[in-house]
Amino acid sequence: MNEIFETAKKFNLPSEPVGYTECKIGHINSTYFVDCKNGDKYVLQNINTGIFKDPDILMNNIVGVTSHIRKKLEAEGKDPLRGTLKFFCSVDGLYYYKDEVGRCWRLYKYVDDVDCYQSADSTELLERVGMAFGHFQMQLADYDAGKLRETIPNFHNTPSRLNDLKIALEKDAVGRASSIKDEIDFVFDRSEICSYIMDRIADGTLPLRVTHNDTKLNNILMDHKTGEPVCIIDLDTIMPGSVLFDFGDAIRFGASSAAEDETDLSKVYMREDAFDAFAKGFVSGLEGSLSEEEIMELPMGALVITLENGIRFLTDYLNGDTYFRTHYPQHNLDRARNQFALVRDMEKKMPHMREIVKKYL
Ligand code: GN1
Ligand code: MG
Repeated sequence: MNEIFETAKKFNLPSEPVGYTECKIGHINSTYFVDCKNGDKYVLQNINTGIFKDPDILMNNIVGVTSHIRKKLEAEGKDPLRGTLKFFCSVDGLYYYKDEVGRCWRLYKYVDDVDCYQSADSTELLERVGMAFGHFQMQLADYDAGKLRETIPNFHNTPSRLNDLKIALEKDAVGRASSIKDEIDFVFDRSEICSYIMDRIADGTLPLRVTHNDTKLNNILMDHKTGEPVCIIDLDTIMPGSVLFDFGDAIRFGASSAAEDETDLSKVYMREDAFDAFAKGFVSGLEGSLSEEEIMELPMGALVITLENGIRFLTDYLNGDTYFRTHYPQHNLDRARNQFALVRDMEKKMPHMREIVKKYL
């Protein structure tokens, strides 16, 4: 019997699994869509425990947060099975199942009639996405952050990411360092910028909130018919953080003119119309809870998080591609170059980005 079916059965499903497809999106976990005899659909995920080392901490965070959101949806008369993910317990009574070879799996109900976008041409759509990510933070504003444990320590600590790059460079595990001198110079010329957000968290300018921390456009499901945001997914990195993390990561992906691994860098730039639309939606989704400083720092959030992602891709390239899923040998290097092209463009556009967010004070 197929291992996907066997594993799905460990979650006490009401009906027999009869088919599945693999989802190719996402750089970390392996994801399968499982069809059951009675027509029900589920998402089965193999958790990457090389990255999320403690599945108990991970699933406690996620189940806590989704239960909190579910209660709010019920109170608002909304469908709790569409507005947030519903996880199932395994035969072990846990929200994950550990198989004979030690791999950890989890299962949640598939959300029907939705699309997941890899890019967005429409500014209306980006405004709605911005609003949904802002609203998500509002839904969690009264969640006790003390209940959340760090799933990946220092996830958006950019100086620590820079330090990881230095270590990888010294090790040069697979002999790639000599071929990436320009990229390394690019990063070290910007080492001061790396501490921009952390410094402002430390001095109290930027408060800690409960943030998603991985706000890629493809981490939100949109209603197939209406195009309205339905559900925010990929909840593995929910941790206390700055609003700049979520804003920044959403811009680096959703406001880019090209895919994250586009190699023709003349096609890679930050779309100012997309930046404006997302910022408008995001600030309004946060319902007046952002301070003036936070709003005015949003553009730097985009720049720092884009630089940070480039640093992470470059570090992984030096380490021999052990973290992000890659599809060819230079993939991480191409992604890093792409992110650095975006950073360059954002540096040029920074005064205009500040003008834009000022409108939403
Ligand atoms: C990973 O799994 P996915 O593709 O949603 C990564 C993010 C990166 C992103 C880059 C846990 O997200 O931090 O920004 O790739 N997630 C983790 O595309 O490291
Ligand atoms: Mg994802």
